[in-house]
Amino acid sequence: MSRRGLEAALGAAVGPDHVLTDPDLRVGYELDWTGDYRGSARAVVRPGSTAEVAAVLRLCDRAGAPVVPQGGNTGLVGGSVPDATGSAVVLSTARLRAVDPVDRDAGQVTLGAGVPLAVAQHHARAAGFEVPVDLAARESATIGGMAATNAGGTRVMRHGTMRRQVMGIEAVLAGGDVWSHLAGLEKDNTGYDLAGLLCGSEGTLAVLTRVRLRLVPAPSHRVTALMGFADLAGAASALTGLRASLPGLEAAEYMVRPGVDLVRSVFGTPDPFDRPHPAYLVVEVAGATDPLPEVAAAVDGLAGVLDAAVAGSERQRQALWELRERHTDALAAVGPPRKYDVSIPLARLPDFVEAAVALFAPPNGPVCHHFGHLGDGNVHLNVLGLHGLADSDLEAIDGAVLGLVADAGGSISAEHGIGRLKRPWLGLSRSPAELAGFATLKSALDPRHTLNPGVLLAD
Ligand code: FAD
Ligand code: 2HG
Ligand code: ZN
Repeated sequence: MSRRGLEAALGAAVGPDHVLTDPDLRVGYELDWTGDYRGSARAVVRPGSTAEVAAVLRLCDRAGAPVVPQGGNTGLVGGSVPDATGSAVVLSTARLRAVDPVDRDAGQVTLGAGVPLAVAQHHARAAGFEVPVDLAARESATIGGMAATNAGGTRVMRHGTMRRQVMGIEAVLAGGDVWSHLAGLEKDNTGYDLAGLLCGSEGTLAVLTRVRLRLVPAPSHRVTALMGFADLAGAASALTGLRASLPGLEAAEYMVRPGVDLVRSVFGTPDPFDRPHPAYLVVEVAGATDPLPEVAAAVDGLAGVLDAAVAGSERQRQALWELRERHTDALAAVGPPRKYDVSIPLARLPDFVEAAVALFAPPNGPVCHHFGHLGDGNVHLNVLGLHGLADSDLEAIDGAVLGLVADAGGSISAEHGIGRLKRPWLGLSRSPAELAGFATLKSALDPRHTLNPGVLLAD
């Protein structure tokens, strides 16, 4: 089918207003959040229903046009934007925003794939529930994108990643077939777990159109504490103690002084204590009764704590979280940084971080910032000062960092996914037999390799 022919057919399927070919209208869909990945699309299509998604995929598959599914475009590994060839259609889920009533009996809700996390959170809270996954990009990141990347965030140590919350899916395969399995039954052993398969598939196997999510009862109290430590190892061993004494622990995030200084300098955020500390731990406990006394007692008796602040009010809580959550924006403001989102067995994490930071050489060389979800062994390394290096130099640096991860028994992608950024390194975390299994699945579900070519798997 000719270029014009495909665009006309897409217009007939979704309405001409929802097929964007004007470069000015496309541009926001062609650049990723990091600014590192800029592509070109032949068109951006915005279907408004599962049936329209099926029609779009069928047309593109027949025309041999690659399709890049895109939700909130907050992904950090270059998976949500097209390549530079101008051959791909971006399929935006922006109009898949249906929100079903919360099913109070099941504690579940079915949401359109394009519903932003913040909208899902408000909807769940209004019914007395909470979405178990939370992350700083909540205003834009969509439920479909979060499922497709198996997003993690700050509450994984308590509730698990997205895969654990997804109770059912509706999804469209490249050829236009629809999988719809949304009953959300707690017990349902009727064969393969297709929903689980699509979580983390990064738009390479199907387009999610609806997701049924498990919710948890909204806790009536949340208490957040910030502690200062002499080093990361001190924060890590304090966390072991806190896990034992605080069963309601939901989050345990770490930061170090250079990152806190950066956030303060970019956003003017106040220093939390009178004196600086090399490492910080933010913890949060949620419950049906006020956990403030038990948090205060647990923090009081903890070895290695140099300073502590327990936030009683919502305003104080937000101020503590801001220090942690604004790291990504602060780094982008002075960057762009090269990102390594990795997980390491907890016992080896402080040594790994020391070795990774030592690969770079401040004051004049690149600077390696780090922070992350300590409770999950998830470190976010962000290296400033590499932008503009030749691809071969970047590849050597990526190899050195990710080689350390593999040596420490870690994963080269903890939560952001593989996308285009990590694709050459997937073999460090997956065996040849597993990769052959990936290729078999891909060919079975998407025989013409229409969906997100170049992402996750070799093209
Ligand atoms: P997009 O960026 O649009 O797409 C991401 C991938 O999913 C792409 O491969 C795309 O093709 C695919 N995709 C999107 N929608 C669909 C669909 N409906 N069907 C099939 N495939 C689809 N991530 C974390 O895990 N934890 C964090 O704590 C976290 N914090 C962040 C903080 C900031 C400030 C930012 C900018 C990002 C953060 N992220 C985090 C990364 C990002 O928000 C997540 O990866 C999120 O899940 C992406 O959702 P999205 O809707 O923006 O997806
Ligand atoms: C976070 O935990 C996000 O804040 C983003 O996963 C991490 O910017 C990053 O590297
Ligand atoms: Zn993270």
